[in-house]
Amino acid sequence: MNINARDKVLGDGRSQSEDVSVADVAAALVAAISRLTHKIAAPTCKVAAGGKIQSFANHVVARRFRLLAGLSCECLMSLSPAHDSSMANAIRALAMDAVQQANSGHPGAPMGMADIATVLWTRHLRHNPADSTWADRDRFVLSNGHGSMLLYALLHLSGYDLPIDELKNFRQLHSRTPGHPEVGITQGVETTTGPLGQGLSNAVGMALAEALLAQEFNRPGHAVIDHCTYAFVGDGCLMEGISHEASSLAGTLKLSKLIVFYDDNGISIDGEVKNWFADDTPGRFEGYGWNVLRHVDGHDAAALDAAMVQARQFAAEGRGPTLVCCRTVIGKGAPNMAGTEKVHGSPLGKDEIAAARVALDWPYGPFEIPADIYRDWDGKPRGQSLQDAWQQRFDAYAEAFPAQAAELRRRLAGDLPAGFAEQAQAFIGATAARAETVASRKASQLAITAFAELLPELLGGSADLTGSNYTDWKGVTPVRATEQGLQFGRHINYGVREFGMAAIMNGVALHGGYLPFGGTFLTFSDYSRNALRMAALMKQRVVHVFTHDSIGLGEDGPTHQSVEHAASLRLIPNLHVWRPCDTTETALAWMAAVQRPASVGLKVREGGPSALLLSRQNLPFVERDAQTIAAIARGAYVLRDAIEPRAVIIATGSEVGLALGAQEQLAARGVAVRVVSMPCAEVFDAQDAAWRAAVLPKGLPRVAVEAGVTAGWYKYVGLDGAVVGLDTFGESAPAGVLFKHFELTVERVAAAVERIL
Ligand SMILES: Cc1ncc(C[n+]2csc(CCOP(=O)(O)OP(=O)(O)O)c2C)c(N)n1
Repeated sequence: MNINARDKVLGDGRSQSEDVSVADVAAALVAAISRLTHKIAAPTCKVAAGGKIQSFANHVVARRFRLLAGLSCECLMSLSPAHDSSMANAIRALAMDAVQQANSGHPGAPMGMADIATVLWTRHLRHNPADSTWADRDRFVLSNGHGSMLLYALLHLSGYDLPIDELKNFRQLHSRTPGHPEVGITQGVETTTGPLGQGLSNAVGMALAEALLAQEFNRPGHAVIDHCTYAFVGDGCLMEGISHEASSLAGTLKLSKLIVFYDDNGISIDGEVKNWFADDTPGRFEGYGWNVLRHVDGHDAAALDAAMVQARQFAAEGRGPTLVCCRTVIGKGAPNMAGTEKVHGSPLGKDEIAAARVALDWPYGPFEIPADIYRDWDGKPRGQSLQDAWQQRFDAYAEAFPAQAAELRRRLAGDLPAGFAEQAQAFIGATAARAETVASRKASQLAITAFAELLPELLGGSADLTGSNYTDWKGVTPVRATEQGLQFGRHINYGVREFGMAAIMNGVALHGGYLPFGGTFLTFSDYSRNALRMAALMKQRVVHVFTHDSIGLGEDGPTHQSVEHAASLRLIPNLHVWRPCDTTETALAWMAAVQRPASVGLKVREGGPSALLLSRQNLPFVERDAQTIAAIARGAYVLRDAIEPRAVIIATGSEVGLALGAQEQLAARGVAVRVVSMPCAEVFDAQDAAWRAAVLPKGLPRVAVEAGVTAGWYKYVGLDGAVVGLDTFGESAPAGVLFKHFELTVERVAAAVERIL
């Protein structure tokens, strides 16, 4: 029993050593709760003390009391072990049945983690199944996303809008129960998981966003942002390198409200992990600065509850993130297959399911859940009461700090501030008027500097290349862990962790309240790639600043010179890849990236990430009239036309200068050509047919030029066109030397045009 809590509950000065009966505690609880709240809801709960079970009081109210008083009362309340296990068995049964029905899926992890999930979701997780978008809800991430039936069972049982028919339709076309959880499809799914390790990293991003938002918006006596992020991880997540990147940063930044449960079942697809994963996982996380709760029996509700109380205590005390190491049996309940890889990823089969029903004492048919189990799982009354209490706090906050409350609402909705579009346009106009010749990475910093003032939600960072990526701005402060807690800042030193950075940024975006961007060299986008893909799939507004975008970076040589990266990023659906040619295009690219819609809750439909590919070297400023400046936002536009052009040269980024040079050279030889700048092919492809035909008229031969692989460009130039590019790796030498060496020259572009005429 938590004596402090009891003392406070009793409030009568009795010392902790005094013997207090359960009835005393109950009476004091109810009295205290009554003083604090007049709304007392109905359901009863059982209170355990000294092995005796008594039924009294009201668990909704007790939890509300805990919430209001800031105390941990779980210790006072414990459902009976038999009851806990039937609630967990409901998860096991649904997982077995759904996987069997789909003839596909992963029953092992849901059955093994059912007890952990039951204790967490019914006693600790602060969520409201009736409102999956409640801003201050705890976040829950199933990083071992193959165990999706665990999450679907939890959502269904606790009362989210996920009817049993959806579970019967597990893994079927257009069901709300896809193979792996997908944000935007199923209410209550906070992130799309399946690529192992990334869910954990998303959770780190969510915890980071929570901590920053709390720093930014909470005021003394008004903790309107105050929630935990919980994640489930398996061996697979922890084997993945990204788990190191994200967990190391989480420990360094002391993200205390991050609580992770490790499903230590010793099994992965190939069998017993001890043969390929023999790390000292607890020691590893202690090394990161985490609190580690070792040897927790993942099937003992009381032990789990105690661990969760302890983890939340660490969170409340700001002692850093916590890893709860739970020993579990994969597929627990399947009498012949549990504990083996056989239950990991295939249906148990009719006979084993029948045997499991007997072993679990679960005499119900497939997808049948008895009413009392449904009733006990129902999280709506408790959730509503938690949300109501928060709403009252928020209303008080809004009264005391109306401007901050309005700003917080805007930020959480992902809306841009009123007037942003006009202010951004004014910046673009001023940029054009300044006519500066700088590197596009520098132009990007100019845009960041301007936009950071307009958008307090911009949260920058870099994977240890801040001074090269130019992702900081004058006056920005870094996020730091201090003795007093997280020091607020808008620049994150992600360290040399490109993949971790990208997945953490996804978590920040998913949490809401910030618009994250981060930088590295374009070549290292390969490291971050799957998280970019996930951002695109999840339609999250995240901006990647990829500098040093070609052989133009020079002496660092082929290891650092991107050749295939622009083309390869363009293959990712829903990722906007911008490769601007000067300050004006860079400012426009930034504006377009920021204006992609934010995805909030189930409104994850239109937005998406952007990648800005930026040069190390200076790029000449290009004059344009206002109409041409506006056309940049169309993705491709006529930059310089000619009277009756005989061909079109399409170029991006640093090669636009070559295209303009070739146009001049050809004009001198009597050959009129049009130059099209195509900073973003995806945006151009989405324009109406009239625009596309006006920019690239049918019948005009085309040449494309880009300092990278040529393959993707045939889509625009056709097989009769020509592409001037680079289909080999680069070399180590000064940039100017390399452009000549690889014949990325005005002469070659002009010659290519003449060849196709
Ligand atoms: C990045 C990545 N690699 C591979 C897989 C395929 N995969 C799915 S589950 C799994 C094994 C995971 O083992 P564990 O986390 O122990 O899960 P359990 O067996 O306990 O369900 C693998 C390799 C994946 N989903 N993601």
